[in-house]
Amino acid sequence: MRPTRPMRGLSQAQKDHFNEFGYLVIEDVVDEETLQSIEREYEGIVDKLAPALVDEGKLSQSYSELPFKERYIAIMDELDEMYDLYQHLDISLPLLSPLPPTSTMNSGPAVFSLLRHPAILDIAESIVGSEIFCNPVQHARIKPPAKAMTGGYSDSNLTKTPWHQDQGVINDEADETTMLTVWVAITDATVENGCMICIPGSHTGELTMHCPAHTKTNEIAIPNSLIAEENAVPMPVKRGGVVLLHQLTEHSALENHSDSIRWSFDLRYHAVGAATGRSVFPGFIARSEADPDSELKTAEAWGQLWQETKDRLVAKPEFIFNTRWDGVAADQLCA
Ligand SMILES: O=C(O)CCC(=O)C(=O)O
Ligand SMILES: [Fe+2]
Repeated sequence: MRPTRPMRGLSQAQKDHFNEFGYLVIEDVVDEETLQSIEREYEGIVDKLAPALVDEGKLSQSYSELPFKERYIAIMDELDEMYDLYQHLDISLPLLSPLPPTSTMNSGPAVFSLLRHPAILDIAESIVGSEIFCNPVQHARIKPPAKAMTGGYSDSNLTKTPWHQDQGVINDEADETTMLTVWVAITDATVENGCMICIPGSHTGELTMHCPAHTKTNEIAIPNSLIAEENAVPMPVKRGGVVLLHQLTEHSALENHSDSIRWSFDLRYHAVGAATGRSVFPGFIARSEADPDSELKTAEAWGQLWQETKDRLVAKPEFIFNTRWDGVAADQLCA
């Protein structure tokens, strides 16, 4: 009997599920070593940042005796401005224009290894083909318990995520792009701590109307009245597992009602050459069978791309990141 090759990418049954329902939950994708190197990278960032925040008078102590999760919650709880910590942990520059010169992000080697993780790229290859571009619409979301979120934050990087389709929050230049969202669980994601939920099959419809960011939802979002919430299914997944989403699947994330953090990364992939939908930010070729030399291979090179982007955006006249939904501003549904 021929030895069986370990499975690469999605099985036919998994592809069928994804095509039929617009989502797929897969356990055990990212190995423990990668997960732990990400945790160490984040511990290192907070180790450096906390004393600096103390020096600036923004924090009474650096909480260095606490393990990472407890330390993160304690710092978030005390900071007047949660972005003073969070912006150092995200893996994208903020969507602000003009971009403040102090803007920062994490472009470290552990996260870069996640973006190029072979098991993730094998999955992406099953959907977008062998020439894979890593889209710059990506976030780290480390969500504290909702009860610790004083101060009226309504930002999906830190608290619950409103209903949307990923295609609805990027620019329409990418409407022809086949884009796969890969959502990676660093902690277990549960109904209690705010896992994602979706409307199965919603990807077979059109782009649903979204309200612009400056209306009630505070982020580009589908009004609740347009969502068939009775059909929603939760997508819990364990640490190291991933959730795949089609770009038209309606989804949101629950509030974190647990006592600890809910930590995920959301990454996006499409074919090399396709429009990203956020062209002011830099993506890169993550895998190319046709031209392996074109792949971006180091975190330094990735950080450099973001640094150049930052320099350019700091100097750029003010602009709006996404104008797709501005026409519906006056609509009753968004009031
Ligand atoms: O993690 C979340 O709360 C939302 C993530 C999301 O919307 C996405 O990955 O597309
Ligand atoms: Fe999303």
